[in-house]
Amino acid sequence: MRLSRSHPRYASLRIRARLAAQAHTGLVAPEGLIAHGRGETFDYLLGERTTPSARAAERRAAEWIRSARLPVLSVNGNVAALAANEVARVARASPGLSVEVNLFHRTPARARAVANALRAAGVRNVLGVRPSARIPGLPSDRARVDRRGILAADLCIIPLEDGDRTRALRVLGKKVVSIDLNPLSRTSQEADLPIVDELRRALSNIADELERPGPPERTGRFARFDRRRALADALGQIGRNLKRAAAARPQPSAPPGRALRRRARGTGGRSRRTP
Ligand code: PTJ
Repeated sequence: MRLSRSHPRYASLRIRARLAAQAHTGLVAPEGLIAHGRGETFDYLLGERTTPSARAAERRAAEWIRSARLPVLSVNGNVAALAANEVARVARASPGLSVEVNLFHRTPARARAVANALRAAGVRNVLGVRPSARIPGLPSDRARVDRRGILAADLCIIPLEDGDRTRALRVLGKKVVSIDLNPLSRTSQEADLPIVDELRRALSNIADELERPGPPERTGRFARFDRRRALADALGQIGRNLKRAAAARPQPSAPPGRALRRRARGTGGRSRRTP
């Protein structure tokens, strides 16, 4: 399908087309397309940009990566398809960090495809293709991990994750950083440091922080983070954006001609960004 660059939603449509193509190759699970649609909805509501609160969370996440003795970044099909380059940047900027394939809909072929996408983007050492351990108490394939990676980690960074594994990792005493646009998801609600931002923006911002000179601390101690506040900030932002959008709509009683004229003057009506 040809996409017109002049379409107001060109960037989003391009990403959607890329994911759809990668669902055909098997890199992205069919369920991954649904997950992406959920994410897009929340990004829309959040204003499709990194909020100041999310930026602060990303700064703190970079500090936690520096402080961790063994930080591990978990990668599923959607993450590999959308952000392999950003994962590689984070890995380059933090040499002690491991990258591990972890799939909900696991097949050996998908695990290899994710690892290949990461290697093609420049990630040197990819764990998790042949899992060697299980996270206890978790029935799904997400429990299958590498004993040198997620099982041994003191910090797990888990983009686009599910709530059960987030909880299981915390029960094992690990610190968990999530990246999830839905502040109400069980993952965001369970994580020690929920980043409510789009995956690629979040990983780029974390890489920016890690690329700044700073001591590799590796103390195993993590600076305080107010997770409730971060989630409340995201919900507050969505609330303000919805209120503003509702206020910009024409009054229902306005005759259609007047509403259209107002829209043409740009003083009311539907946002131009609506597809
Ligand atoms: O590749 P697999 O087999 O491991 O499967 C991966 C998916 C994504 C299918 C699996 O993890 C899944 O089903 O995820 P969920 O339960 O749909 O949750 C995905 C969460 O990520 C949702 O809360 C979405 O809002 C959020 N999300 C989706 N796309 C993005 C996102 N958050 C940040 N950036 C995105 N681009």
